[in-house]
Formats: sequence, structure tokens, C-alpha cells
Amino acid sequence: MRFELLATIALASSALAQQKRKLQWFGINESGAEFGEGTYPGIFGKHYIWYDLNTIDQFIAQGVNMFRLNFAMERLTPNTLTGAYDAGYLGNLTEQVNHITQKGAYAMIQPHNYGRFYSNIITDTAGFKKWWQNLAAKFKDNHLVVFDTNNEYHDMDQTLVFNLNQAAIDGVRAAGATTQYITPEGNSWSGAWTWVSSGNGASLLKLKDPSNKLIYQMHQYLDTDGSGSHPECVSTTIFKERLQAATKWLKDNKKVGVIGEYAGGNNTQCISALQDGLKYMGDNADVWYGAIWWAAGPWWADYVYSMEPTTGPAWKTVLPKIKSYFVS
Ligand SMILES: *[C@@H]1O[C@H](CO)[C@@H](O)[C@H](O)[C@H]1NC(C)=O
Ligand SMILES: *[C@@H]1O[C@H](CO)[C@@H](O)[C@H](O)[C@H]1NC(C)=O
Ligand SMILES: CC(=O)N[C@H]1CO[C@H](CO)[C@@H](O)[C@@H]1O
Repeated sequence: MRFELLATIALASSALAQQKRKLQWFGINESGAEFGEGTYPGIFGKHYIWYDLNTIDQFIAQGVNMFRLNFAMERLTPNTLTGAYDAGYLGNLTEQVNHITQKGAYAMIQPHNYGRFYSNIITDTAGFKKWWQNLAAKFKDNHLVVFDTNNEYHDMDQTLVFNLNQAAIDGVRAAGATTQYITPEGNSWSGAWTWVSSGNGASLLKLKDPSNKLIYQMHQYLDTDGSGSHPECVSTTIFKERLQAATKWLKDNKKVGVIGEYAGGNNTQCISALQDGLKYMGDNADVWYGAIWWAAGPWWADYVYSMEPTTGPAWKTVLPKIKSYFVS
């Protein structure tokens, strides 16, 4: 409670609250704590890194109000899904969450695990529910925390993806975290462009949340294969085109969604595509909550999509061109 009060005061007094928003969430992925995939637990500063709190403040000064915090489940609960925490890793995650939310921004807790634990597809839905129940209990009084069930399920049985999402929702609510948003993700890397055709739509429509605070999380890249591994975009209208079927699905079913990852390179075609797609989302802000750029973090160096303040290429080239689609 005390924490919630602090967060509310921070929200009311911060620049964040004074900006007029076209989309509720202007977001950035913070990536680095999940690096060194396969090397567990790994060494802080060598295999993985946490996020520089000063860069978080620099983003907030730009109007960013959503931070999607990447981390690895194997480092948080190294033994089993229901086992003890690594206190240091949990402490660092908590420090980041508290820093962000005390400034009135949202912190998305996001296990970057693709529905897997130590590379094995998670099939223990009861254990997964307990994993979420244990973690959500630690943040249950902080209403600016958002729970992302898992990053990008893929090549999995669709019923299992449904069951894991439902288990996560049930675990979070059982912990007493009843006011926070939860973002289910889909199979097929949670792509927006394949949300309906992959069967995610029909399946995940049936998820039940007693708090009624689900925001469906989809990812969308603008390159030929939609993987986000090329600096070029297909066309100046590709972002909007790839969102259309999902937008219709959200509207038809009275659901809301968020683009949890998107990006494009530093070229006129991509910048136009990004602006066109973000305008489209703003025009459909009844169903789109916002969009979260991929990515920032201390170790991305000159990676074309890096928005790390102030050296990442996208900080200089993309951020000034897209900002006005989120805040005025
Ligand atoms: C937590 O962060 C500190 C630096 O702030 C670092 O020294 C420590 O190793 C980190 N712990 C873990 C388990 O990553
Ligand atoms: C972005 O692209 C422009 C135009 O090609 C180029 O001049 C500039 O150096 C690029 N900036 C970065 C940071 O890559
Ligand atoms: C598109 C993109 O950059 N994807 C990245 C998502 O995160 C994983 C883990 O950090 C990276 O390996 C991918 O390249």
C-alpha cells in the first residue's frame, strides 16, 4: 500500500502525467539480463548485465512510460520452477522495477524464455502457475507492474500455449496481484501478422481473467521474414498492413492489444513504415494500448535497432521521428 501511494504521488507530479498521450504506452525493451543464453547462472558483467538506471531516466524524459524488462527464468529460480530464488538476481530485478515505477512509469516483468526452461518446453503447468504466484506475490501492491507470461512461445502445441498462459494468469491472481495488467503471448513468436492465421486468436480468445485486465501482446517486425534481423523494411506501409488482421480480431472480440516488440532500420523506407504503422495504431487506440521498441541495453553497441541513450543508432535516428506518435 505504502508503495502504491508513493507511485501515485510520483505519477501525479511527474512530467509523464502532464503529457498528452496518443497511445497509452510508449515503450522500450530493456535487454541484457537474459544475455548469455545457455550459460547459467553465468557471471554478472560478463555473460549478462542489468540496465543503467540513468538511461531509464533519459527515456522517461522523452516521454517513455513502459519498460519491458528482459530476464532469464534460469537465473531467477536456478533449480526448479518452484525452487528458491537467487536473491541477488531477484534483488536486481526488484531494484529496476522500483526505480521505474517510483517515477510513474510501467515496468513489465518479462521472462525471456520462449515457453522453455533450460531449453526444454515447459509442460508442468502447475509448476508454472506456482512460479508466477511466487513472483507476483513480491509485486502485488505495485499497480504499475505488468506481467508478461513469457516471451515468444514457438513451435509448441497450441493447447499447451493456452494452458501456460491460463496458469500464469491464475498464479498471478492467486498471489493477490489483482490490479495489474497481464499480457498473454501467443505461439509462432507471438507475431501480430500471423495472430489469426496461426490459430492464436481462436485459442487465446478463451483465456479467462477474473480481474479482466488482459492485454494481448503481439510482436511485429517489418523485414521480409518478419524476424527483425534486417535493417530494411518491405515497404512504407508494411507495418500497418501486418497489423490489420489482428486489429480486426481485437475489435471483433472486444479485446485490447500491445505491440511488445517492433523495430526498423535507419533508412527512409523504415522510418515511413514506422510512422505509418504508429499512426494506424493511434487511429485505433481503442484496441491498441501502445508499442514497445526493440531494444535498448548497455551491450547492444552499434546494433542498428539499439535505442540506448545516447549512443545507440536508433536513439539518434528513430526516436525523434516516432516520438510524436506517442506524446504531444
Ligand atoms: C546485481 O547487480 C550488482 C551491481 O549493481 C552486481 O554487482 C551483482 O553481481 C548483481 N547480482 C546478480 C546476481 O546478477
Ligand atoms: C542514419 O542514416 C543516415 C542517412 O543514410 C546517415 O547519414 C546516418 O549516418 C545514419 N545514422 C546512424 C547513427 O547510423
Ligand atoms: C529481433 C531481435 O533483436 N531479437 C532478439 C531478441 O532477444 C534475443 C535474446 O536477447 C536475441 O537473441 C534476439 O536477437
